[in-house]
Amino acid sequence: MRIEKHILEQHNQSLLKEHRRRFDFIAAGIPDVENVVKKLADFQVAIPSWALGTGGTRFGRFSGGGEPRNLEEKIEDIGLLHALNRSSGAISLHIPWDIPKNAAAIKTLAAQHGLRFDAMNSNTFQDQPGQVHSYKFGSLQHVSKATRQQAIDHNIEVIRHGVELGSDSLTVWLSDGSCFPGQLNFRKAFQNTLEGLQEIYAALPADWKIFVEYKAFEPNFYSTTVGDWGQSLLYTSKLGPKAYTLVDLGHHLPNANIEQIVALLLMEGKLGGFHFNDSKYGDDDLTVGSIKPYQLFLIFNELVEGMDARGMDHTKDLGWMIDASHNVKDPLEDLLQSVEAIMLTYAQALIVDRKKLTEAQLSNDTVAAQEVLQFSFRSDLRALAAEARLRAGGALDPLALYRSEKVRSHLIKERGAKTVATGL
Ligand SMILES: [Mn+2]
Repeated sequence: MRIEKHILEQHNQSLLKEHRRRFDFIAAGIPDVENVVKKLADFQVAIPSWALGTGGTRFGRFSGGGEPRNLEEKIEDIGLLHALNRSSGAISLHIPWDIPKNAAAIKTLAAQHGLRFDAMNSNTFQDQPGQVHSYKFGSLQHVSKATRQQAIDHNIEVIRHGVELGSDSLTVWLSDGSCFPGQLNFRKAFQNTLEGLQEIYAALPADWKIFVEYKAFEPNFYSTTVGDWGQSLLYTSKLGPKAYTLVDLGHHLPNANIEQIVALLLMEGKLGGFHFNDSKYGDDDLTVGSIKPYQLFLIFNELVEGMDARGMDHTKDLGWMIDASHNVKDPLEDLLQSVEAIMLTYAQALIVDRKKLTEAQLSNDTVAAQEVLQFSFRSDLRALAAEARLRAGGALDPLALYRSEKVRSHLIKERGAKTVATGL
C-alpha cells in the first residue's frame, strides 16, 4: 500500500498552522536550530526485515493480520514507513529468513521506495530444514570442526548476498554459550569462535565491516561466548580494523551503564553500530524510549559527543538499526513510535550545551552538569522532528496519518488476516 501524495499534503496542510506555532516557539530558544533540523532530516534508522510481523515469545504468538508474506511486501512496508517519516530509509536483511530470489529486482524495488540495504544479519542460532549439523550446542564455538565450518560457510554466503544488494556490513550475533557449569571449556570456546570469525573476516570485501554483537544471556543461561562489550572488543581487536563491536540496548545485565560503554568504544574507534529497543528486565525488545527515555538520552549524549570528538559523520559512520519485537502492537505503529523516539532523543542530544557541560565538569560542579543535561532532556523537541519530516516530504504526524488512512485494514484486505511474516 502507498499513501497518495495529495493525501499526505492534505494531512500536513490541516496541521500546518498549529505546527508553525509550536515550531517557532521552540526554535526561538535554540541557537543554530537550522543545523539541528538538517541533522534530523539526514538521520536514517534501518528497519530489520524481521520487525514487520508480529513477534512472540516462547509461550505464544498472536498474529495481527496483514503481515508481509515475502521480502517484496516487507520492502513495501518499510517504504510506507519511510514515506511517512522520511527517517526509515534503510532495510537490514536476515538470512536465511529473507534470501532474495532475484537480487537485482529486489534492489530495484528497494530503490523505488528510497531504501538502501544496511547490515546483513546471519543466523546460526537456529537449525534450518535440511541442515547437516545442528547448532544445539553452538555454532562457531562448537566442539566439532564440521559444525564450525558450516557456520563459517553460512556467514560467507550472507556476505555474498549482501554484495549483490549493495550492503557493506555483516552483523554476527551468536547465541553460542552454555546452560550449565562444566558444559564448556571457556578458553576453547573462545578460541574456536575467534578462528571462525577470522575466516569470515578474511572473506569480507575491502570496503566492508563486520559487527560483533554481544549479549549477556539467553538463549544460554550460564555463559555466553560473546557475553559483553569486553569480550566483543577482544574479538574485534584481534580481528583487525574492519571489525567493530555492536551495542544492542537490550543485551546487558540490569542497570549496566551503557552510555559509558558507548563512550569508551567510540574512544577506541571500535563502536560499529547500534541496535535500538527498550526493556524493563532483560532483552524485552520493547518500543524504543517506552521505559527508560532518560537512559536513551544519556546514551545519545555520549554518541553525539564521541562522534563529534572523532569528526565522524552521524549519518553513516555508525550503523543504526531498530531491533525490537512487537507482541501486542501493530508492528508498523510500533516502528513509527520507535523512530520518533530516536529522532527526539537525538535532537535532545544535539542541543546539549557542550561548553557549559565542560565548564561544569572542569569545576566539579555536579549540580550544574545535571542541570545542563536535564535542560535538554526536558525540552519538548517534537516540533523540530516534525519540521525535519515536513521539509523532507514526510508527514507532520505519521501515526495519525497511518491511522486515518486505515493502513492495517487495507493490508489485511490485501494480504489476509492469517499471514505470517517469514522468520516468525
Ligand atoms: Mn540486536
